[in-house]
Amino acid sequence: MRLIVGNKNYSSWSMRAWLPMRHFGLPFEEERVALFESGYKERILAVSPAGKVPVLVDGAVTVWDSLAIGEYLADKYPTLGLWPGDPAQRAAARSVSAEMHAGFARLRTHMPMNIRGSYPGQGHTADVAADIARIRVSWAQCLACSGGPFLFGEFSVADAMYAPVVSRFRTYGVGLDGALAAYADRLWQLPAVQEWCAAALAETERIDDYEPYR
Ligand SMILES: N[C@@H](CCC(=O)N[C@@H](CS)C(=O)NCC(=O)O)C(=O)O
Repeated sequence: MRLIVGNKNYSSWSMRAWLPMRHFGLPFEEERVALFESGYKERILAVSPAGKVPVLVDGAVTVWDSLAIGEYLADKYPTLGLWPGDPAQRAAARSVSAEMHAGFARLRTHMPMNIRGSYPGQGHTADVAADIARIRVSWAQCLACSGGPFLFGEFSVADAMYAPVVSRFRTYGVGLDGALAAYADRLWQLPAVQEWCAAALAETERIDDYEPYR
């Protein structure tokens, strides 16, 4: 398998696809495309008509969306537990993942992922606070229901969907308490997350559109 990703510092959707692949030890080659640099769009369009990253290429199969990649991998490796085994938990995991995938636009706009950045206090609009409040409730319910340590017990695609949110909370100084703080720390310390972050810290490109507070 070949996974095409964007800049690790900024590309939250790439991170969401990459994390399960690395966490579950799947065999893949990675190709990084520095977004918005000369020729970047052509490089992506050469593999995906959607022109966005991440893109997974597996032989004749191309999957060009982070959540669809998670689903594809779950189909391809059904015994690994990319989704929870219990049908009710799996339905809930898919729901919170789809909620992230389709929503929280205000959070994503005002607190773009920027692993290297540190802008505590920036981006805390009333709309963003509403998104954060919803995420707090969602995480609390998932953790209470599953008993942790991750949203649905063991690490799943759902946690991958929220790892960039943990990054945003760190960059923009969003405070968490108790079980939510412990969950966010646990997710952040996961070896796959740390590996992604180390690569992000080593990058040097700057994308001005993702740096509204610089
Ligand atoms: N819904 C897509 C979103 C993909 C997306 O927006 N990717 C961004 C990077 S995080 C991108 O490719 N941006 C470059 C561009 O739009 O030209 C997914 O979940 O994979």
